[in-house]
Amino acid sequence: MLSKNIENSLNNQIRIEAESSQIYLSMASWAETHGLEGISKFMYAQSDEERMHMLKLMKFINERGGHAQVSELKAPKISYGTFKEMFEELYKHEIFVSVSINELVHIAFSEKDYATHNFLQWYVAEQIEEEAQAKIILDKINLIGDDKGGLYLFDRDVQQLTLNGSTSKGH
Ligand code: OFO
Repeated sequence: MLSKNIENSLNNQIRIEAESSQIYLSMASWAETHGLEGISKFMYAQSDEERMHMLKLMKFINERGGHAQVSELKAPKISYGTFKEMFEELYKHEIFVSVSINELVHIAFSEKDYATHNFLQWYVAEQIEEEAQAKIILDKINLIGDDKGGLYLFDRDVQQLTLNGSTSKGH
């Protein structure tokens, strides 16, 4: 059985994962309307993945006698300036999510809820992966600079990340 405090904290994480999914969906649409097909596919896949993170939390809460709640979400931005700014935002957002997951791990540990603590380890590993991926993408963007040909290749590269399954691991 989950304590009320842990149930509320997990429900808060459900909202964060749902908002992440909406943010990446909005980024996907922005990229799609700017001819960045590969980046757009990557963002659509990323959005699906965040929804899966949300669902995994919902199942866990309900299986442990709590009530997973679907709440109102903050609307994401509609436009993102340049694709570089967009990926900088993605990176910052992932760091924000990691901080939130760490906080949850801390709460579970201090309440000696080792089942929740164990469950959260999957998210800890996932955040390491997502932060690393965002960092690699940003490093590539910095290499390209203003080179249009570079952007074309980069767009294809990012699509490749999606096709290779790094954003659709199907956990
Ligand atoms: Fe849910 O992993 Fe990104 O935010």
